[in-house]
Amino acid sequence: MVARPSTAVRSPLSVLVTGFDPFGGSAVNPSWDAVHALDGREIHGHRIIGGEIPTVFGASLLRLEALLEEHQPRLVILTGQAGGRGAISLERVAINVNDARIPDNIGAKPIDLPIVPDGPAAYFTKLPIKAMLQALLDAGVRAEVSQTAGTFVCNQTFYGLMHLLAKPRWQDVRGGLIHVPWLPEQGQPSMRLDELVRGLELAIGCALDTHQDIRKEAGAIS
Ligand code: PCA
Repeated sequence: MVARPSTAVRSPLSVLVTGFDPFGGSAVNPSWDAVHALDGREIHGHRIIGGEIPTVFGASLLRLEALLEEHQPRLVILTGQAGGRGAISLERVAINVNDARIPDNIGAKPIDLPIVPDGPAAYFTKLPIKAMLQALLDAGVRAEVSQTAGTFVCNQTFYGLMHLLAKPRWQDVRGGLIHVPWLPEQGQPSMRLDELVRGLELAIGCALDTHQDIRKEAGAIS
């Protein structure tokens, strides 16, 4: 029998990018709309895997962990909606507390509870947020570094991601959270979907290219 050449194709390196489902009475969540548009694209040789995460305490982390196991990404970028912000917000820090002002999508409203009992008070992002800020501003996209991701489901998922990435099993994987403004139909301030998609694409490309962050003032939003 003649040995046939292997037809196995190495799966491309992947980036997991997630968005959340709508919450708080809104019909849309721009984070998921933007991620849905990016799903399947290739950025700098990496396939974008778009995943939707429920805006539900606890369930959000289970879904994230399942996506990590399934896709074994090199880089994980969580995105979420932050109504009232006027720029793409590159989040610096996740804190170990759930403190909900509104119920999540199954009615849970935890107050002053740790995400991981006895876990560290906070984790810093593993994304090069200053380089990403520079890349966005250079392209004319409104952007800022944010010093708080809040205490709702996005922060919980961000903290849970960083807690996982601190384990030896995931030590080579980088990740973090980006908050995005409303879409124009949701209220002001807002950003158009095409601009959000372009901004996220630039941010992902920069994160893939940059392994040593730069120093730059955090303030400017352009
Ligand atoms: N934003 C919320 C949760 C889901 C989302 O898109 C937050 O900032 O916590």
